[in-house]
Parts: sequence; C-alpha cells; structure tokens
Amino acid sequence: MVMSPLSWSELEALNTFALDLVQGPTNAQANLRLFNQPEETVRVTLYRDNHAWCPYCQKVWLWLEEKQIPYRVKKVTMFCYGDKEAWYRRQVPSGMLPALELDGRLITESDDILLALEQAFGPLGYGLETPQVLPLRRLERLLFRAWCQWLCTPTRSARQEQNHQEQFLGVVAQVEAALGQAPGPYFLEPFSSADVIFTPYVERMNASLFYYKGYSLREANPRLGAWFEAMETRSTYRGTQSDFHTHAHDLPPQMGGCWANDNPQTLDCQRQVDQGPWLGLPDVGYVEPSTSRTEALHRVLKHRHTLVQVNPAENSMVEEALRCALTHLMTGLACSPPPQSDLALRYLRDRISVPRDMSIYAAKRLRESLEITAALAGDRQGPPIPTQHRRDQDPRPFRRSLAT
Ligand SMILES: N[C@@H](CCC(=O)N[C@@H](CS)C(=O)NCC(=O)O)C(=O)O
Repeated sequence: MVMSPLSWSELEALNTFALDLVQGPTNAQANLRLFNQPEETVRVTLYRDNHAWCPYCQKVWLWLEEKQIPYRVKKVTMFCYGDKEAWYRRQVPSGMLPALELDGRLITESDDILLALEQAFGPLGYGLETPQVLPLRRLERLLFRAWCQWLCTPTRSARQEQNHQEQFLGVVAQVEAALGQAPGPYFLEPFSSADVIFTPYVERMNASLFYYKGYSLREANPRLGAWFEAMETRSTYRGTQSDFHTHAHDLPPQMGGCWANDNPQTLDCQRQVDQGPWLGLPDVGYVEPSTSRTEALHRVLKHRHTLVQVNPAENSMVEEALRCALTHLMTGLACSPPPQSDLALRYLRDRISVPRDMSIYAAKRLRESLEITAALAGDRQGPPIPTQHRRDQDPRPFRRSLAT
C-alpha cells in the first residue's frame, strides 16, 4: 500500500521518545551529567568534539560515565568540520581535544587527563600505571600502529598490502592471547581502564577494515568478538558507540586518507555500508531497542528546519520528501516522494552521524526509510562525501537554530 505523507503535526503527535539527558543513560547530546548528584558538586568540565567522534575524547568520556563522575560538557568543532571556536583557542591555543577542567585546573592530553582523574576520584578497576594495565597500553599502541600502516599507507603492490595485513593480524593474535588470559570477556577482571583504552581505536578498526579492506575484525576473532559483545552490555559504551558509516567517512580526513584494497569482498562491504541494508552489519550485536524509530523521529523533528535549509535541494521539495521518509519510518508503508527528490533524501542519508545525532539502531532505521523512499523517486546517489575535510557537516547552522 502506498500512502500520502503524514503532516508535520501528525508526525509531532507520534513524537513520544523522551530521554533524560542529564540523569539518564549515556548520550552524546548532554551538556551536563549529574548521576543523581546536586549540580553544585560538579568539579569537572570535559571539552570534547561537537561530533562525538574524536577517539581521545571518547576515552575520557567513557571513563567519566563508568565512574559516574558529575561533569559538564563543552563542545568544540574539530578543524575538519568547521572553524574552531575562538574562546577555545584562547584556552587551548593548539585547539586540540580533549581538554578537561578539574577544580579549575585545565589539563590536556587524554592520558594525563585520565591520570589526573584517577588521582582525584580513584582508578577504574585497575589504574593506568599498574603492572596489569601498562603492558596492555603498550599492546594497544602496537595494534594502533599496525592498523595505521595497513589502512593509511597508499598501496604500492599486492605484496606490500599483504605484508601490512599480516603485520596487523600478528598483533591481533597478541590481543586475542591477552584476552584469553583473562577469566572473563574483558582485558582484566573486573572491567577496567584497560578496556577503556582499547575501546576507541578497536571500534574504528572494526569499521574501517570492514569498509576499506573487506575484513571483519569482530567476526574473525572470537575473543575480540566476545569483548565487543560484553562492551555492548554496558549502557555507557552504547551511548558513545558509533557505527560503520560514520567511521568509514569521518576517518579519511583525520588519518590523511584511508586506502581500499581491490578485494571484491571490499566492494560488497562498501556497498552495504553506503547503501544498505544497514541492519545486519557487524557494527553492533545487541538486540534493537523498541525505541529506535521514535528516537530517529524525535531527532529529525528537533532539527527539521535546519535539515531542510542545509540540504542542497529546494526547500519545499526537501520538506515533502522528508515527511514521506518519516511516514515510512513510523508506519512501515511506502510513501512516494516528489519527483527528483532522490538526491535530497540520499544527501541526508549520507550525513547521519552516530552517536552525535542518534544511537546506532535509530540511525539504521532512518537511513533505511530515507533509502526506501529515495528509491521511489530514482536511483541517483547524492554528491560524494568529501574525503579531505567534512565541512559538509559544519555544526554552526544547527547551533544557531537551537539558540533562537
Ligand atoms: N595526544 C592527544 C591527541 C589528541 C588528538 O589528536 N586530538 C585530535 C582529534 S582526534 C584533535 O583535537 N585535533 C584537532 C582538531 O581536529 O580540531 C591526546 O591523547 O589527547
């Protein structure tokens, strides 16, 4: 059955999603986190990137959430998305993130930040400088370097590609062995700062190697697979978790380029990440929450005027096409968008950022509805996503609209 699009007020009537940003589960939208403590007790301000993408910020963010330390969040633009805020440059002239203010003292460098937090609030499981965690931190850096070598070195020959892959897999075997020594799924028992240290880059490795190398880290390695599964039982991790699409397209400008191999499997992986189906990708393993669709609707409604304005297509066409996609999202029924609106819908499909905009399943559902609706209008793909920068994601118009 094909139906006509719901009006904005009919869609508003379906907007039932509610999340307590301050006291509820970990989320990327909060500017204050209290964990049921009074606001006057807040000693910490975390300066992190507006896009909730920076891996070093994720490390500190996850640590604060795990320890339930009340904190404020100040969001700053990373260079590749737009202009750095002048107020931040005055505090941190390099503009680097993260930074953290603890009792009025400004600290930069994520490891120094974690050490200062450990001093103030005690370690998370095991401290960063304990004999248990130190060798794991060294192993994480080894893994990081092998990953960069494989992903970010332009491919000169099949042999070089294979060498880099083998070197990476050699370090992965060491990670598997380290996980095998622990009694549970985490690097140490109990969950600790060691897991927090591994989280950001292992998540980015899982995404980027799938997309650029056709290699599924999480599925190919049973202990890492079990570690991911255990991480996803934690609402703290779920709140900071990103997806394959976001990482695959946010990494190139940060890393100075990511290089795909010519394995036919890689093309299949890229097609699935870019064009769906998004459900079933190995970027998430937990069961989809019943709120994924209402969450996606809620987030689009919050920003709908800006989403229409920043879309390159004509406003009234985008408005109607978006209502059609949201109608599909909420009813499961196909809803024909205006002719030629395929580009407009795919433009938005390609710019949903997780967890900045919404959680992983909400994004999958929204991408799915945008794609199904776009396919009714045509098969043109949107403009290519830039690889040198992501200024197409400049946060300023969204900030301005919230300020008014
Ligand atoms: N060693 C630093 C590295 C931090 C870092 O590289 N941050 C990047 C983002 S991932 C950054 O702020 N770059 C400046 C920018 O992109 O605006 C740390 O551990 O905190």
